[in-house]
Amino acid sequence: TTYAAGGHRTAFVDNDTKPNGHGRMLRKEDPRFVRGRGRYVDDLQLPGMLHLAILRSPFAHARVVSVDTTLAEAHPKVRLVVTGAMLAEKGLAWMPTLSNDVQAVLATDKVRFQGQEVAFVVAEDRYAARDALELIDVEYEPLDPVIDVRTALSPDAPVIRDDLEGKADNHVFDWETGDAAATEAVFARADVVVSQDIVYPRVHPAPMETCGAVADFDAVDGKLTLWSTTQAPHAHRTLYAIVAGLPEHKIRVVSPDIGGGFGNKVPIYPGYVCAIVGSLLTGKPVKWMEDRAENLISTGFARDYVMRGEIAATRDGRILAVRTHVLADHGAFNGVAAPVKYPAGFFGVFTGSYDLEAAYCEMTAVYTNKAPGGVAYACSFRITEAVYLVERIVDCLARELDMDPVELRMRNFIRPEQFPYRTRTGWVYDSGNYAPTMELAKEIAGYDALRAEQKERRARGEIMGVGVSFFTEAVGAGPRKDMDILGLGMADGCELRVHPTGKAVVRLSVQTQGQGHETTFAQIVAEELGIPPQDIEVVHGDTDQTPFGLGTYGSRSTPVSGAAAALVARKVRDKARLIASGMLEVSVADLEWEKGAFRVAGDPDASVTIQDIAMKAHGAGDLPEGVEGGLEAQICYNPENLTYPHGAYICVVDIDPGTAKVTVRRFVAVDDCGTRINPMIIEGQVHGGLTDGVGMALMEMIAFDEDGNCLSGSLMDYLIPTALEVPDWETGFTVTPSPHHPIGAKGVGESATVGSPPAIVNAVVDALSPFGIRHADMPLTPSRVWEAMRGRPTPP
Ligand code: MCN
Ligand code: CUM
Repeated sequence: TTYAAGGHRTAFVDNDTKPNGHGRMLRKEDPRFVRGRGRYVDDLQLPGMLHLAILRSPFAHARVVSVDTTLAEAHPKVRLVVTGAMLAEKGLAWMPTLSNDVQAVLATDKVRFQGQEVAFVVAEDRYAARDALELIDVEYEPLDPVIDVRTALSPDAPVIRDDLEGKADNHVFDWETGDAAATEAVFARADVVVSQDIVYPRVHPAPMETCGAVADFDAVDGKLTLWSTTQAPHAHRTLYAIVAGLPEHKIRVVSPDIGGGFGNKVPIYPGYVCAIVGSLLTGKPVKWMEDRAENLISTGFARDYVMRGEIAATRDGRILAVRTHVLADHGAFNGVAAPVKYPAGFFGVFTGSYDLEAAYCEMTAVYTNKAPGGVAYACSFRITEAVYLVERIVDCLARELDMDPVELRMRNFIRPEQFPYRTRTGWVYDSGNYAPTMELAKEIAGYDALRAEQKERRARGEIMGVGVSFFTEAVGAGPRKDMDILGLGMADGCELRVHPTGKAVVRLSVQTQGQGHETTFAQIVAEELGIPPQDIEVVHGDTDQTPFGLGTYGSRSTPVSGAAAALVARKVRDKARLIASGMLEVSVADLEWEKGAFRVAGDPDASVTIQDIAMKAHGAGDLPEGVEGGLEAQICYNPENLTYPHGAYICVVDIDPGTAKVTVRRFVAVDDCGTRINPMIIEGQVHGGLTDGVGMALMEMIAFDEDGNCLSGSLMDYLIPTALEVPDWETGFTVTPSPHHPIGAKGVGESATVGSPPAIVNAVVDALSPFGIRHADMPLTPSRVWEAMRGRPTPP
């Protein structure tokens, strides 16, 4: 259901209009996908291609005593067996992670999490490779594992990373932001202080397509081609170049169609490196494709923050300060993909959408015997955790003050005239106008009526809750002066070429995983040049064909590459203007641009279209003096700041008193991502993110037993929501453009995943308030809610 501003339900806006620029438009890529003609990594079949399978550790923590590969090598279809010891001889047993740690490609000394890579087999087919894994005999000497983040730093905890020189504990980093003393002073004089322990459990992005690669090393021209499931082809290529010592022009990384990324496909996984080694050693193309269990157990997890939140306020509901202490579980290797300056991602925005006097965060990150990762699952670089913290703790305060949670939020919003607004932790919010967004959500939801209904239902013994959340995100990393991944600055190239007949091709460094870039980037160029989006081809995901840039994550494609696409189109337009002045024999100052054509001011009949100009640019005859032929341009865009989208969400839940099952009855999401390029795609992004939120709030958790066995290695154990678990989403929007983005657009890809979990949990806690409950940790499964209703602690 869609609502226009003002809260009026709209008929579904005509979906097959053909906007010549921004607007609702069906996705150009979908005819391919709905006919099963997508080209994914696993669809690739190359002549002579071999198949790789990885042997993984059954133990969370164990010494590797010996690895015997004799029987596997004797298998008739096996071409190659490689162990950690063999990689060590070539100096390839360890690789750098995206956060300056190292990670084992194949274990040499120890295994450090269940599912860690120990050896690999390359065989003639996938089945033989898998069979041969069972012929490898590994002798392990089990060690005590570190599973509970709370005891990881105790003096008697086993040291996981004894590979690091002089490492005598499981400490990864300490980090702080804000002003501890100022915050303490505010807390000391506050009327009301509320604190709450809050856990954001470990979850997994679980994209439909697992991770994989096909590596093809051509020994004749010395060139490696790697088709891989990557969200950042250029960054990956540079890192392979550095690690392998190959020049970049001898490496081509291709990211073909990707079946969902959600951050899972940002890191470089050992499997990619194994595929490359496999191809180098066999001289054949080698394919590696994870199965579901491998994906869930061994690749980039998300969240896993154990937080204590504290909030200080006046009795009449003026929020003064927020303070938090966080224990961050980073698993066995620090594989977080965050800008170097931000080891905790953008968690610093935990001050939320409120105008505070002080804020402080203190964080300790530790190693445990679990899979590495940390930044994934539409996280906006840890903003998910930050928003959950502040939106839960604000709700706890509302309860303490006996104040309506919407009212409390409205009273403390950063006011429109305060933008650009510098937060107490140093983030500069570019623009925002929060109250209208919150009001619209209230109006769509019929908030006051819902509260009245809740009262009636309670009187009848029914359990109904209404939950609210309000978020501000920071998306679109760079600028490059502040942000880089392993020294690569966060700025994006873009190239645009208009062919003689007026068709165009735009080349991007970002890579779609389902977000619809082939459509929206064509629309961005169309809006600037007036060439129909159908006539604009978007090329991405191939390092040989696209300019350098840092890739898709942190909802940065629209804020960074989207800006680049608009500016490169304007550059082309500037050149077109020069050519048009020659064609119309007037000075450039006399030309007016009207989407798709230049016309002579005051002479409506004298005009040339962009297509006429393209032909002229390539055609016979003279161009104005100093103007080169062709109609193309390139740019590298370095954003001035992040963009700060915001949103107001309201969730209605019912809880079955007999089974404690939570049903999300309604969910209203009002998002503000500035200028909207394609509202249909934005709604799709929001629907997906809200579904993620239901999963995290009610169903999903990567759990471990005390030996470090991962208990969530299949989709029977790791539950993800389907259409059956979610309501008919009700969405609305407001528009507060970004002042520094050339078209005023802000990112939106992760907004709903960030904003929805607190709304759902707030609704459940609201429903349970008659039971005296102030907080319960996700996922709010029936058993957890059942125990909470009986005043018992959360079961694992
Ligand atoms: N858009 C728009 N107008 C705006 C903002 C965005 O029309 N003002 C459109 C964009 O043009 C783009 C889409 O919405 O087609 C998302 O844009 P953006 O917010 O820039 O996010 P990215 O394209 O950078 O996508 C990344 C983001 C992240 S980080 C995760 S995680 C996530 C998400 O997108 N993974 C996804 N959404 C996903 N959706 C799908 N289908 N699959 C994933 O793996
Ligand atoms: Cu953090 S998940 Mo997205 O940024 O690829």
